[in-house]
Amino acid sequence: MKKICLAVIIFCLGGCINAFSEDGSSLWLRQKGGKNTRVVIPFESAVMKIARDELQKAMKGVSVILKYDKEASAKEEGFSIKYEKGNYIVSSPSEAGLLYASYHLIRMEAAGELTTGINVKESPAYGIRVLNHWDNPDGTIERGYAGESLWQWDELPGIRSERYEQYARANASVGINGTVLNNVNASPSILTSAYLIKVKALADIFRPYGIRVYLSVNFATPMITDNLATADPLDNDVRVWWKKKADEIYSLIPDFGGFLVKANSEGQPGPCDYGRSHADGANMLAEALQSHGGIIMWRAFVYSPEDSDRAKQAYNEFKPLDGKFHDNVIIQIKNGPIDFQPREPYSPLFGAMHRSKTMVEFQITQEYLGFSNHLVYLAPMWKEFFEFVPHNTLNAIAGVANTGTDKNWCGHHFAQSNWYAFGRLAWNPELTSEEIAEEWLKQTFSADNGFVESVRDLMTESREAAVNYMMPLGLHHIFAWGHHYGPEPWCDIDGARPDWMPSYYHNASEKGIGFDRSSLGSNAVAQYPPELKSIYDDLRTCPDEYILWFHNVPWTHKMQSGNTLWNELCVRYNNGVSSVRKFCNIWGKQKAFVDDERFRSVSAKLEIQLNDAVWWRDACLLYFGEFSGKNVPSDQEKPGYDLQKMKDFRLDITNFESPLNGYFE
Ligand code: GCW
Repeated sequence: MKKICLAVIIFCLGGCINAFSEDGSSLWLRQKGGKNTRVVIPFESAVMKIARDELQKAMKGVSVILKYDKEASAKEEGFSIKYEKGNYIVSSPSEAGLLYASYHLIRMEAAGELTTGINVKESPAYGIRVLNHWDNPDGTIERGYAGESLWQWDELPGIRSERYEQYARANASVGINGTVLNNVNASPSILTSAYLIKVKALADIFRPYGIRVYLSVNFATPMITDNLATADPLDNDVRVWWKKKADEIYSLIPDFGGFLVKANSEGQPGPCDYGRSHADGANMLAEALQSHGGIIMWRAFVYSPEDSDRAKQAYNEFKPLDGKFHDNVIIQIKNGPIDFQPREPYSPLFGAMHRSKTMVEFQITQEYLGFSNHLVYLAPMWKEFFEFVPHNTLNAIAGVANTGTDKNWCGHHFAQSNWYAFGRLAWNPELTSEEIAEEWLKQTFSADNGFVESVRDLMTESREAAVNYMMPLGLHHIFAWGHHYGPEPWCDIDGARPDWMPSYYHNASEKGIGFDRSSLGSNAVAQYPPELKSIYDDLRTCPDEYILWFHNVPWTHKMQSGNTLWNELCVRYNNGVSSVRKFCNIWGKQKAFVDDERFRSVSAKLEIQLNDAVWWRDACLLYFGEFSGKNVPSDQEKPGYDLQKMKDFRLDITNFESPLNGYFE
């Protein structure tokens, strides 16, 4: 009888726990069961108060002593943790370091890794670890898929949403120490005095969490807001204007980080409008900020419609300027040479700018990876980049944020893992994708071994799955016009920029498919170091994953797998679909470990992802099949949709909860 009662109680408890709903708003910071924890802080301050509160909220029955110690780490934000005589001793030369160490302890406890044998020494790989928000003053977010901007500009500085502090806390917990508040397609109004007092309000909230504020600036701001006749970086009035603006900013925000600039790119103004170089423009701004300790992050994302190969242009334009930038300028380069595609080779500009500071820009928001509908864990993609670009050759790191006003911050519960992984990799690029996935899962959902292992594997496979069902074998940019969600390899808009059309990239014909960037084609391969150049240049040695990036390949070409190109394409697309089917299956078995609300939400999104994977596969195989003249091999699943119907379909991106269901039936 007793046994039965116990079983009933356990069952009920289990039931209640699972039925209990979580909306995801607590992110990975869900630990609330802190008890009997003693925390000694070296002095009272806003930062130390946060550290103490966090430890007391999350840790159970331990004693932690935070020590301010100049010798504890060579880097300001570094720290050490050890265990001595019943106390965890945490030391750092900075308050920020002590805060990071506190979050480290909390993370270790949540992951079940905290032992008295602890001996941790940590310091960040980069001093600047920033999020880039593509947020506009009107509350919209360019390429944002999780609601509106977090910044309520019309309410600031008077009303301060609770979310600002929660945002800062989440960032600090993973070591992010900077935020660029506004879109690189920057509204000049951000630099007006009316906005700067709002920016100051945010900076004041973020400061105790170790987060500095930066702004994106429009290069023509002096003309637009103050009627100057020019924005020429060599014009004296222009230089004086920027200096005064810098003084104004620093009088409000003494630790202001600096400017991020998109110039002469996709219609933005810049120094080239006046016959000046990117270096002239960047240096002028750098001089304005220099005495205040500010920096310029100058983007290398440039391409003009005239050039024959977009992939070559950033290199061609920036390489000759190497060594000409001031010390407080960092060239911010996207990881790949085109634009955040599901897979790109690394941008050859890395490693080509030996005498300049460089930083990588990753995209956390899933502009080209299924928005916040698809579960795509991005750490493997970023790790792949670091295989080619040693992390210690970079000076800083940026990630385009995926946050918004959605309750769960990122739209998809699993998109939170990308925010988390960006922070963790920015701190330590040597962590593995698996390690990061595991610690995130344990904190966000459950520490159950079976759950963690299955879902970790699902996560680490998800990026390759997306590459397979969207753009395998080096295909790129075959998205629909007007949005970057679904497939439209056939898209051809009269009068549009040719380099915004899919056919520019896939070049499909009866002969074959792919972009010839070999030495017989655009010769983009020549921008890579000689060892890589020779591998990529030769069709026989070019890795399958980049083959259609670097070559226009005959349909009958024998791939490394032994399949012909056409057959291999069919296999890859089908593998992508099978992987997502598997993900649905794996997730379906995790009900016992996840609260109902999040379980259902993820299940529903996986269903959308599966529909979309089929949509991608069918659209691409049916369309490219018209060129190859071949059928899908008999051992592969055949497309079920009708090509013409898919061509006629227009996705309403304002309402695409389940874009595909039933549309082509
Ligand atoms: O990929 C393109 C995006 C634009 C973006 C641009 C950039 C902010 O589609 O939305 O603009 O890149 O990175 O500047």
